[in-house]
Amino acid sequence: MSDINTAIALLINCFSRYAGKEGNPHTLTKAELKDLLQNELAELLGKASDKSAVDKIFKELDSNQDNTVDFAEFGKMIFCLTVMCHEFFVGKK
Ligand SMILES: [Ca+2]
Repeated sequence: MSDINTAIALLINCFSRYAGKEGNPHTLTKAELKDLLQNELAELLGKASDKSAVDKIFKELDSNQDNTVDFAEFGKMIFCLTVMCHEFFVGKK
């Protein structure tokens, strides 16, 4: 598999693993998002796991305001983080 195929498969897998913990297995609740941020993104986001930070991130990600984060909404965050990392690695910022 190509690198990008692998990355996409890993993202889908990771999302499903957390989304499947409670409620709808295809969307993240706030608690599931918190777990995901803490376990998978702590290096990138630092202390994004305290309650007010999680509340803020959840609200920003839930663009259709249905009180869950679906894969498309999650994907937007991953895309933003990828752009941030790219800027960091190519030394633009
Ligand atoms: Ca949503």
